[in-house]
Amino acid sequence: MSVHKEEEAVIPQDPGRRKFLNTTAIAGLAGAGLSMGLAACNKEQPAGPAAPAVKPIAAAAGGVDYTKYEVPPGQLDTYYSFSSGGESGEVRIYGLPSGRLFKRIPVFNIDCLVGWGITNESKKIIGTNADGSLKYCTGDTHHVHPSYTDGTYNGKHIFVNDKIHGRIARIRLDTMECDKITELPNVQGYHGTFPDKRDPVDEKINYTTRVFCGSEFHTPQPNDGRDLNDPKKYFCLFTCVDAETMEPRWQVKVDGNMDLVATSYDGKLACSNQYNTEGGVTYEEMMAFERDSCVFFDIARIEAAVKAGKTFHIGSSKVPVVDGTKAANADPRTALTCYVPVPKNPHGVNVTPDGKYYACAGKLSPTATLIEHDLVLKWFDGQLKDPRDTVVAEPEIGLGPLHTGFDNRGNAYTTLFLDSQIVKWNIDAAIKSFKGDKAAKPVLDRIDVEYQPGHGFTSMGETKEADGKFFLSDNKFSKDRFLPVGPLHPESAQLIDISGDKMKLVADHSVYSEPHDSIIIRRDIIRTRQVYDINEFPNATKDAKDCRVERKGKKVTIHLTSQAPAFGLREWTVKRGDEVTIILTNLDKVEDLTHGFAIPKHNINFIVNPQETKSVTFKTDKPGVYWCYCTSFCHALHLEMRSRMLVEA
Ligand code: RUQ
Ligand code: CUA
Ligand code: CA
Repeated sequence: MSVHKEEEAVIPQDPGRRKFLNTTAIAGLAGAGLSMGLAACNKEQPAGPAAPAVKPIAAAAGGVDYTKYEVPPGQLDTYYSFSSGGESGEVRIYGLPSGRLFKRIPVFNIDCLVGWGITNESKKIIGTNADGSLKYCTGDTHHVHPSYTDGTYNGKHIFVNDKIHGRIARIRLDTMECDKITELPNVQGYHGTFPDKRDPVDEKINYTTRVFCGSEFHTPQPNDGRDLNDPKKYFCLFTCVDAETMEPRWQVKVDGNMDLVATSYDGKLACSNQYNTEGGVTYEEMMAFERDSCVFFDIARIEAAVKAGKTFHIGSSKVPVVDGTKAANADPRTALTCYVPVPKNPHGVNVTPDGKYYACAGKLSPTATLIEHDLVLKWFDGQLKDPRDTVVAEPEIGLGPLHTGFDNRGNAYTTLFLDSQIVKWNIDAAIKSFKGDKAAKPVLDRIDVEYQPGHGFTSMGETKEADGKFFLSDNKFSKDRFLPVGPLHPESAQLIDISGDKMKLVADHSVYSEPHDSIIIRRDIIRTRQVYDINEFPNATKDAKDCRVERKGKKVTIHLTSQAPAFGLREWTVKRGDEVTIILTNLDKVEDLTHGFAIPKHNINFIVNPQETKSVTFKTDKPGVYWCYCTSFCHALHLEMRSRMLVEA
């Protein structure tokens, strides 16, 4: 359990702290930007000796009964939280409210626990060069979003981006393993990603068929050495990927750099907040305009244009591209895109669970911009002249707003990076106040978080089943919250009870660097398998008696089984210079009975779960005896579970 009992739970405005953070943050806004906000947190909590700060138990101070949120031994959590792993390239699964880490799902990274990037099957998914080596072994995951049926999660898949190499991955939720990775053509800095919440074209289909991917970095197109230093010719592409085949369906050429992506509940629109509508290539140039935009995509129109062949191609890519630039879409009645102006350099766009509004966080502006879905449709219908007329509120909520989650009572919760706070604001009040109602006060509550929150999300908040129970703040800095572990700090995630009028901080847990987006899913939605089906693996060895060594020239295949506490072959002999493939089937059927397989000096290490088959291929260039051993403690005779590989000179 990681509930911290030492922090004030409900922190009324601490004027000193707020003032301090604000001063530096404002300096940051005017000058160098967000990094100044960090100075605030550093100064306030000076780097000190290794001893953690111990603060008084908070029960008295905040009146929070922390035990209410504890998950006692033997009890299960009520939610899963799927969290991206940032530059680790992986995805993690936590339980909430406990904050227990259950699993790390390797995706774009190499993981020697499961053998991801080591087994032939995983290499095929990640992608290899002609010589069988991995094409890429790095990744940067930011946004994890599950597949939908009619506005809520269907428990089938989750999708996640790789910002470094412009790839999208799909993870099966029954086994919690990545099953597909696709590289998007002509894309750099693929960041925002969101599945459609229902199929917008076929009325009978009400599940995710498309995943939308924004790209941040504009480049020459194609990026093959031409127009290197002619930024006017650079542009970004918005990509639609088929959720089933995972192949890109179409792309849209856009002005500006796309950041986050959101989709409407009726399947008609996707959108992306944009910074750098200036098209600059330096930091200063990217902040020149007073306004950037949130660009909306009319899915049906784009697909009609693709069908009608109003497309072009870039380089050798076969993916059709339509022109979504402002200049080409001036007439709303035929436009594929609508650029809604929002204050400069926004971040994060999220849709309210009733499907009515998009909230675009200001980042450099202390505001959130609320755009009404129906009004965007009206603009596309030619009923509104100015895209800005789709904006129905722009409340001032605090400094450095980044991401917004929603409850089921019409309230929004936005992370304030510079203020190190979560602000709760009411949507109706914001709309009233925008219309001039002086009595309407959008901001309802604030709570401090430690420190510098990035993403924040509510339980089921990205679905129409938002339940208004919890908000999780994924903070970028954790100074003094955990036992010090050297210069690389853990990040902190803080759980906030949002069920009442006042937000209450109820638990902290550490998160390995660096979580970006996460989502909180009710546990009943996830149905996992505990054992594989051996018949799914065409290369399985279904009986230990069938273990054998097959040689074809210099290629040797070892068909092997594992069954506690022995491998199906006690030894096998190969020659120096052979290319050896070991296909290992775990015959054990008992839940949780995993075996591992490692070969010294050959860089081989992977596991096979019950009834699973995996394979590895390697060269034997070192004559000698190698003990292949089980790495996963499986049996009282686990240590004895080994076989000899004899490599002849
Ligand atoms: S981003 S901290 Cu990569 Cu989702 Cu906003
Ligand atoms: Cu099999 Cu340890
Ligand atoms: Ca800008």
